[in-house]
Amino acid sequence: MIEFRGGAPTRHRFAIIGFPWDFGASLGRPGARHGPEEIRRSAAWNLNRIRQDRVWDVEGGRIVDLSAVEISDRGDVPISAHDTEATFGRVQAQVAEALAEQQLPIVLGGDHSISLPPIRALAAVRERVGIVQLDAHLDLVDFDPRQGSFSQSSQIRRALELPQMDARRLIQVGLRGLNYPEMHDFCRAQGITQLTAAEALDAGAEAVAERCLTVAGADGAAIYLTLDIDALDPASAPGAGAHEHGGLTPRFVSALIRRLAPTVEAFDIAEVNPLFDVHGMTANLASKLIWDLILARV
Ligand SMILES: [Mn+2]
Repeated sequence: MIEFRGGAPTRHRFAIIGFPWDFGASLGRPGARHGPEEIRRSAAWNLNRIRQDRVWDVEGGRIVDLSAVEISDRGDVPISAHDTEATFGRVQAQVAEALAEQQLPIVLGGDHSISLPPIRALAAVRERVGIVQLDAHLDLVDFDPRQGSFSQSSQIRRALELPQMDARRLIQVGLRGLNYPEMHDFCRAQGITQLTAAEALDAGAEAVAERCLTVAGADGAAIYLTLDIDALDPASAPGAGAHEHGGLTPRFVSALIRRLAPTVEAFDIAEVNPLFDVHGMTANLASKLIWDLILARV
């Protein structure tokens, strides 16, 4: 649907992988399973602005030649609702295949638990990984009797356990709201870098991007970028699994993604929830940010 082929050299290859999974939305709102469909619909609209393989990237201030770009939509990964590990395994295999074909995986969630298999896939082929997490929340729960260990609140905690990962290469941007006091101590002890939404907005996208590249990319690590749409303020992203006010702006996240895009090796966007969206504006925002990522790499 958003497929576009121009006969591309490797650097400009992208794989869209839908992961319509919201069984990890144990405390947030279910409905993110409809995210991939709506994000694709919104992203495809922009294809009509392409003329003879060229498009005007208005914010980037240039005409981009897309003849060297290949976007391959691998469709949605089949879900086995009763079997998290089997489903996650399929996603990991899809992402591994994309990486092997030198495509940048763009995984469309799904609740935020969807990040774990693509992070595993990247870790499997790289000696070290680092994570840039744009999120209102920490997602560092080890175990919760209601949520278990693989929910939308635990995927980053599970990722920290990978031998290729080190908590000192995790940077979380956009944090806010209230959280468990023991989490405060855990984050400090682990050496996780954290920027609240207010700190990030005050510092500006350029400075935050530098920080992300330094922290997540330390020791030559491959950078995984995950965007929980609730990193953005609910005024801009009402179709989200949970709302925390005082969030990042579309302009800030767009600038940050454009700055990080050339360096990241895999990307996901999670928690877009069409059941709570307003006139598709959150899916539209997600598709805009995906185009930002693509255009900034070309
Ligand atoms: Mn999250």
